Amino acid sequence: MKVAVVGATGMVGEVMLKVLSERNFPVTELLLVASERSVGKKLSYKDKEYTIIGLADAVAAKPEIAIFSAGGDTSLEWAPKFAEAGTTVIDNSSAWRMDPTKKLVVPEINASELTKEDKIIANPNCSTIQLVMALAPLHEKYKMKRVVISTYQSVSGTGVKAVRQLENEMAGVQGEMAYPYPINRNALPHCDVFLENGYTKEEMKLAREPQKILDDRSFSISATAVRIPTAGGHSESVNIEFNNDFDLNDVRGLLNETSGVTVQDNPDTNTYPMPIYAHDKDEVFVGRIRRDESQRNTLNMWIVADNLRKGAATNAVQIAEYLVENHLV
Ligand code: A2P
Ligand code: 11C
Repeated sequence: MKVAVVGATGMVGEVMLKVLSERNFPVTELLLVASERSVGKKLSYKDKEYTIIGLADAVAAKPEIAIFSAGGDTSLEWAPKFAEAGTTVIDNSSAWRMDPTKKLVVPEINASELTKEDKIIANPNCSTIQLVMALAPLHEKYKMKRVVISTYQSVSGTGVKAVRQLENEMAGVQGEMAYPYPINRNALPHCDVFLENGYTKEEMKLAREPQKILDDRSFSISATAVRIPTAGGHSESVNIEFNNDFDLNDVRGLLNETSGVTVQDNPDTNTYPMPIYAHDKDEVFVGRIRRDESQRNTLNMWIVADNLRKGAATNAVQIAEYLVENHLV
């Protein structure tokens, strides 16, 4: 496969290259693409050096697959140009996710929707991916009615500038601010921009994207997204009301059997998911599984995943693997 990585110099781009290499994705030719600022610079992949090229040159090279993580504006402008040239684009930005003509894919759940005609495929938001990975098997069996979620999101979700802000604050150094307030020793109930309805864009992604991925609008989701001073790994406290009752051991069993999900749940040994354990892993970790004693048919749980891996790069590479394995590119 001739593969382009658009946004190769970025935080997700770096992990994208690591994941492509680790999973031995069948790359025959690699195009590393970034903004004009980076053209001509060098990056290495599997011990070989590559020169960064610009978007126009990458389109002209007609790669079979282009994995984008260069922001929504770049995707809006350039993904259609790649698609017109015959390239299948897997886009990690929010640009195309809710476009009814584009598929929003978590491979373990809905890759079977993909066809050769899908030239721009959307990768969901990081906090959505880990949520829906744990909800999907439970929804299938017990049917969700309503989900209430609060997130605890790491600064790596915002990008390099935010990681630097946290590092500077921890070191007591003055520097550029990615957030309107200090993040060290703080919690900001503010991820992405505020919308007219008083929610943030991140909260509305959590409310809408799972319905599209599960192809079901019969349940609703209410979200509060919070930024905390962790370097990597998003955590989520999730309360799910089902239409049907459940058995807690069956819930644990179902989650354990789900490919890509690992249950870490034993109060006797203080076993529960945490960002430091999820770091650099591809699985979604679920724990603190317990009945909500205030309401019937309702479950509480805690979900953690590496937002740059399963939340971004790994999910995108898994989509690419599915396309190759099923001869869709
Ligand atoms: P560059 O490094 O040249 O700015 P992050 O989300 O970590 O900030 O990374 C964003 C990625 O998207 C980087 O690789 C960045 O390249 C790339 N990028 C940003 N704007 C553009 C653009 N207009 N065209 C191409 N790549 C872009
Ligand atoms: C965050 N979820 O942690 C965001 C990062 O829509 O792809 C990814 C934003 C997106 O802030």
